[in-house]
Amino acid sequence: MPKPEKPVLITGASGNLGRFLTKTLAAQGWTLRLTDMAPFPDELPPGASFRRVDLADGLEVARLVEGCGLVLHFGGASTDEWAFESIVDANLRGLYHVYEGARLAGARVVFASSNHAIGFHERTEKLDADCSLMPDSLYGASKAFGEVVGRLYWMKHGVESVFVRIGSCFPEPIDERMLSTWLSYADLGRMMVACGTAATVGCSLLWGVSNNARSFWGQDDRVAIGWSPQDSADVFENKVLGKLSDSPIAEKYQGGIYTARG
Ligand code: 15L
Repeated sequence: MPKPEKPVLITGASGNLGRFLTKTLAAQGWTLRLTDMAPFPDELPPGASFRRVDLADGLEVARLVEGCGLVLHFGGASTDEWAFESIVDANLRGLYHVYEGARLAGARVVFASSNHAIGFHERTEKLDADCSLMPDSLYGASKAFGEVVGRLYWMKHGVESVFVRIGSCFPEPIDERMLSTWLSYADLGRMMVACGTAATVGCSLLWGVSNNARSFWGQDDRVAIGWSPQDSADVFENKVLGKLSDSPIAEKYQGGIYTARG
């Protein structure tokens, strides 16, 4: 298995996706630096270290990125339920600090963006990666900000990025919408390996979605990066068909015209 030569920083390491990636990538021999505001809840795997850092602290973030060749940026506010001020600190300030750190270290960034950056596109034809940013929430707007800043750092400073517009990354689909939006953990893990080991990625975009027949999303940069999903939500159809999301404002979107959920 190919692996990055330099250490890899994972922000948001204590979250569900961060914990999964830590386990998976450490098992492949990656040298990991982990960080989160919350303590790391698992035993540290061999080759990994953890530091509790607030992404709003630019100096600390720069120290973390120093010497790394890759940042898997999964840290920050992860839903629209976060207060605006926390979104600003984690997703605007924090994002800027990660890119500044990457610029200084010469590191590549994989940014965990979200389908909510484009959630107010209508469900008509499948959306391609170059569709306009159309956030459905302040959280989605903060992810759009991240993609725009990432592009700036590519054009101005040559910092490579992959923006991953993650659909719904859960152990399995839990409602009908996820038959469209689900990304399996295993596909996410394989995606990070591809993003971390591709010779070049430039400034690319991937839809973070498994091979679902009902996916809302189409063309992206997967061929150039060398990733394609191997799992599919289709096998869960009987389990979740007709099951509505329990999101409090989901009714607005549920059978409706937008790809968003609340
Ligand atoms: C996201 O961006 C969130 O981080 C996640 O909690 C889910 O809500 C997901 O989108 C989704 O749209 O299902």
